[in-house]
Amino acid sequence: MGFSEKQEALVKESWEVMKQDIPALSLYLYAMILEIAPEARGLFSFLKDTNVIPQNNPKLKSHAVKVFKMVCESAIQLREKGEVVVSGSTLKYLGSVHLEKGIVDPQFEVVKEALIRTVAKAMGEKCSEEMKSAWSEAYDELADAIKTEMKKEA
Ligand code: HEM
Ligand code: ISQ
Repeated sequence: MGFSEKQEALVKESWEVMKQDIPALSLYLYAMILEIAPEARGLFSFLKDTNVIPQNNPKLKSHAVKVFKMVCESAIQLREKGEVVVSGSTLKYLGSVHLEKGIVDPQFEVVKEALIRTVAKAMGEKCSEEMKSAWSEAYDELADAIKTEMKKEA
């Protein structure tokens, strides 16, 4: 199938816009996760003991930013190399974190849907089906790398 230059450009273009509104979009990403899967609240250390989404939690924000950036990075790699390569130590770490939290495959779909809704929110009218599918493909490849590592570590 391959990842085209156009798809890479769509992801990069939207990320440039999203960068300007990180705090709000980070909160929105969690809000969408909890809207789709309220039970996911218990998984996150900074959400489990509260009924709201903390507005000023540095960890909450930094985790969301890492997710955005890693998907963006995956889009670049997919176009350049045809595959997503996460550095060994990062991949091992992410595999172990998610394995320990007991994350299962359907939850990866929840996060994907929440991510796509966040891109749509950020881009408004500039969002297209093509843009969403570019993010979706880049996310899937990254998620596969993490899932494979989780299975290896299990
Ligand atoms: C932690 C990335 C999928 C739940 C993290 C961290 C990163 C990350 C970077 C922070 C690690 C750290 O710095 O300590 C990703 C990426 C994903 C993904 C790139 C998909 C491509 C998921 C999914 C779930 C999930 C599907 C399930 C809802 C969590 C939880 C933590 C975590 C619960 C620990 C948060 C805490 O500190 O309490 N993830 N993640 N992640 N992730 Fe993910
Ligand atoms: C997945 N893992 C860690 C943090 C996250 C924040 C928002 C959305 C998905 C996430």
